[in-house]
Amino acid sequence: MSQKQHLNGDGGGEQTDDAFTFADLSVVMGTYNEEEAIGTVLEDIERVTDGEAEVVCVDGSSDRTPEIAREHGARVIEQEPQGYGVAVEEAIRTPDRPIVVTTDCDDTYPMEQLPEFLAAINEGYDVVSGDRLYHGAEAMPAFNRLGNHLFALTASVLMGERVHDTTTGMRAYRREVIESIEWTENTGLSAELLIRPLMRGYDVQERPIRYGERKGETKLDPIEGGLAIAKSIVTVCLEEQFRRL
Ligand SMILES: Nc1nc2c(ncn2[C@@H]2O[C@H](COP(=O)(O)OP(=O)(O)OP(=O)(O)O)[C@@H](O)[C@H]2O)c(=O)[nH]1
Ligand SMILES: [Mg+2]
Repeated sequence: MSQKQHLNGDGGGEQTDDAFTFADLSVVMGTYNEEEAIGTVLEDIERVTDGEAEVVCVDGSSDRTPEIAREHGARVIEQEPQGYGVAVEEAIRTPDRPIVVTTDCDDTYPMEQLPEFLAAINEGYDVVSGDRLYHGAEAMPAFNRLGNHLFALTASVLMGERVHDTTTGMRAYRREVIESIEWTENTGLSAELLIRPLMRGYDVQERPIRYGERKGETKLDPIEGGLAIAKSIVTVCLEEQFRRL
């Protein structure tokens, strides 16, 4: 179990002086040719957090994405493109701040919900996971939506605990959770980042989020990526079940 700091001991309501603020938060993302979206995403983060959150981009782009990111004050780490999980693992391991939020750099995730995510961490949750399917995720292609429902059902059965969106890109983590687990997946990293903490007893909350239309081209092949994610879900759930024995 985690050593949780229940900074807001009554489990909600007023935040104390000890509560985490946006100055304790890093928003991190993999960026791969996202010049159409990155300006909007970084402006949203700046506006919503009053410029206090740190932004880390692990970038494999050949377009203007890294320049735009730097112009907006983000820390940019260059990395050969090797897939979603390789970029995001580097991104989540980079910050020193105590709270890490992941997002995609495609303007699909609601940065205006960052205050809610921080508040849930201050209530004592270790991981707060954005559930896109709760509101219907109409902006998501139908094939992906069906796949995401099936991933969530499969993971729920294999874990013995109901989850609703295993592949969301928007989550907040206490840094301790990231550091205490060995991450193994690439395309399936998002599912792994939900499943392993849940199965190790960390307090995880799924929160409904709005999901927008993607700006720019997808970087995920739905069939190849979907199969890789399904394999990750089965492997990670079984590994965690065996770990409990
Ligand atoms: N640095 C880096 N970033 C990547 C790589 N692959 C994907 N990304 C980024 O990771 C995020 C997720 O990729 P997406 O293409 O949005 O994948 P997705 O959300 O499953 O697919 P969509 O529903 O089309 O958005 C985006 O911000 C990408 O730019 C990579 O190989 N290297
Ligand atoms: Mg995306």
